Amino acid sequence: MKPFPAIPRRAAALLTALLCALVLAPAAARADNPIVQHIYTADPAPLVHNGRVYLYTGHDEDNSTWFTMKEWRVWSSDDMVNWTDHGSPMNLATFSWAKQDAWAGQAIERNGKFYWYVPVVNRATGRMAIGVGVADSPTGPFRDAIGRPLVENGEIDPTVFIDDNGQAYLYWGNPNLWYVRLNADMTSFSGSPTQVPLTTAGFGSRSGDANRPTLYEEGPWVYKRNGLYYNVFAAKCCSEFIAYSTAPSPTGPWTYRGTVMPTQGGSFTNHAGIVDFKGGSYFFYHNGALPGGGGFTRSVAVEKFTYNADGTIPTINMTTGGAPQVGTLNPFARQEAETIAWGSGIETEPASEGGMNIGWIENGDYVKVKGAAFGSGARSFSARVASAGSGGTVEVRLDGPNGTVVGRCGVSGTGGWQTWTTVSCPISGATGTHDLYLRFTGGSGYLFNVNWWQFTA
Ligand code: FUB
Repeated sequence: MKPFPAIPRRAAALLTALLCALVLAPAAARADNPIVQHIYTADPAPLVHNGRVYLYTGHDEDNSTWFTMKEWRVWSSDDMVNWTDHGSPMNLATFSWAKQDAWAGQAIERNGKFYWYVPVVNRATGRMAIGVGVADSPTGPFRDAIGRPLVENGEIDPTVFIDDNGQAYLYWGNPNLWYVRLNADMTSFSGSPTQVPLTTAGFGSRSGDANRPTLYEEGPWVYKRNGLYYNVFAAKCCSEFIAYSTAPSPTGPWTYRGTVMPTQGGSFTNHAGIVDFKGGSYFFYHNGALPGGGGFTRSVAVEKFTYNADGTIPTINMTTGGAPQVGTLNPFARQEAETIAWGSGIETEPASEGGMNIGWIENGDYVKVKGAAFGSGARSFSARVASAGSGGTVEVRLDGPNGTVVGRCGVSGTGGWQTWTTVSCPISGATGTHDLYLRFTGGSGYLFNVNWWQFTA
């Protein structure tokens, strides 16, 4: 079964042309935003765990004309530019009571378990409720932790936070803002949901909507830094911008602090997630940047930023360049083919050998992996491939899809799209650190799938 999402495929052709133009103009900025190019993603929620950043997102269906969302997706990176696709470890079917709307959530780790709070429509009531998935790994698989909604009041967009004293809080809401104290099990709570007073001092002033006098709209993201509590949220509607408030305690009182990200980017919603990672601070958001993109076909992106000395957040603008790479990628370690800085024309799917593979590869498609450190040189390249067709060639290129060819690996048919074999070829001229492009060539139709690749020194 090979779904063929029309817009991303057309988008890929446009992006190929765009990237070629960028590559031919060396002074042009790199394009690493949005983070994912092969599907539409929304509502980013980053989580740092064991030296990697895990990114939990929604998935806007192709050609959506509403927030048509059936599953959540997980991505991870150890350098903020090369992102591994972990597929969809949680979807509407995870929650037997859920009807629709796999909307914005957040995951958190506690005592070795990962809890993912998400809003979905409760089939029994027709109202938005918050469910909680649990897993033993940040990439799942997640199961319904309690078999019913954790909390239900028709409102959305949970964010979760554990204070230094171990007390966990769940906040959520649109049009109101609520919180509840979670118990240490993270799947039950004490007391009743409490409504945060939406005062203009706390959340700014909105004009023109008597029902919503403050800027608070939805998508809260609550965290603590240097003893100060931050609530970063989607403000005003529509289009939204990202604003924030701070407080001396997790329950307020909140003071409005202004804009983080102005209205930009071709999506009438935006949704923020902030983490610190390897000494830097990162702001995740979404926009409509991919071809075919818009309010219901969004894409997640990231910017690096620095807090002002007084703890305030600077204004952050959307860029196509994205965050700088943290370190380099080791091409001599086995790398998943679905670890990608920029993909053109490819799709991903679960691989029979575990993890994901890239597929739906046609002549001229490619993946870019940023900042591969070859050091004093690579001698050979191996790739795990499968093809129910007649195969093709993996062109190993440096610094652009039409850059220097340092090797070519032939791929023959293997008799199935999940019938895997390893092909190898000599490499010459790959020294130092380069952006690595695996460009796929061959005849018509789908050529082959790739599960992983690795160079030898
Ligand atoms: O993705 C569906 C909804 O759009 C989210 O729950 C909101 O935060 C907005 O981004």
